[in-house]
Amino acid sequence: MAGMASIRNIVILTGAGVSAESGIDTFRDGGGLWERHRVEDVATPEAFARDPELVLRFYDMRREAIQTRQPNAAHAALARLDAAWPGELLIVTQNVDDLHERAGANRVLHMHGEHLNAWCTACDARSPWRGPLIARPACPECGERALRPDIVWFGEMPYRMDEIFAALREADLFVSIGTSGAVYPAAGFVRNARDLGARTLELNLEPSQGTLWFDEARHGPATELVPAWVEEMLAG
Ligand code: BJW
Repeated sequence: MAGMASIRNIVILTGAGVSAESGIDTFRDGGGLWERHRVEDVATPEAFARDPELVLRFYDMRREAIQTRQPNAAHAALARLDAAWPGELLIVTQNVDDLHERAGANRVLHMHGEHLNAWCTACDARSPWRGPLIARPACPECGERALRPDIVWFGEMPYRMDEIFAALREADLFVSIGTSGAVYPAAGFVRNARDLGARTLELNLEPSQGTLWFDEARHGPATELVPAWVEEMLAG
């Protein structure tokens, strides 16, 4: 995009589309997760209170699946940018997989939680967790059988919003990758970034719901668009 030489601080928002080519289903595309599980059956605190077994089984299945998937060329390119970029850079991911980290990125913030953590609702501790939760194992910190997936459900506050807004305030460029723009507050970041003076770029398979808010939009698979964009950024 024009005027890249003046860009120092970058905020990158990623969504399910960045992991799609690693074999992790998106939420809203054909064949996406919500087709087999209605969102209100699994992704709200009310659903968990009503039918914990259904919710825990659903997350156990996905926790197991992500551990068999590998980062793709889009994750690798973002890790390369993270390592080489001299200015501020923050990858704000809505994804609950760990593929950005496994590709080598360090400056990553999980605003919707992480599959590989369990959250104890008795003592509030978060513990690394790779196995199932369906058998109600004890919390490693307090011993209570009160662990739930460390996932932000509808109606709950996404994590680390203060850090995200601090980064948006400093951003010269906001890039949104592989997200439909259907879920707030993440879907509003493009307007927040614009209002705060950043240039904005969308990289997505198809126009997102918020595509008109971006200064520039490029459409295609993340494994093609992201490495090409990273090369442009690193070439200056
Ligand atoms: C590719 C590709 C390829 C495919 N290459 N691209 C009415 C109006 C406005 C807001 C609300 C409202 N009623 C309620 C709300 C708030 C609500 C909300 O937004 N609801 C909407 C449904 C309307 N939000 C919340 O409740 C949030 N909390 C909240 O708002 O707290 C109050 C607050 C106030 C003020 C400030 C701050 C907070 C919490 C949201 C929690 C979201 N949780 C989920 C579920 C996690 C569980 C789980 O993982 O199982 O997080 S929902 C689900 O959607 C998941 C995702 O992170 C999130 C976003 O989805 P994403 O990543 O965009 O995926 P898709 O599938 O939608 O899109 C994929 C895209 O990739 C598509 O565009 C494809 O084209 C593209 N793609 N292949 C490139 N190869």
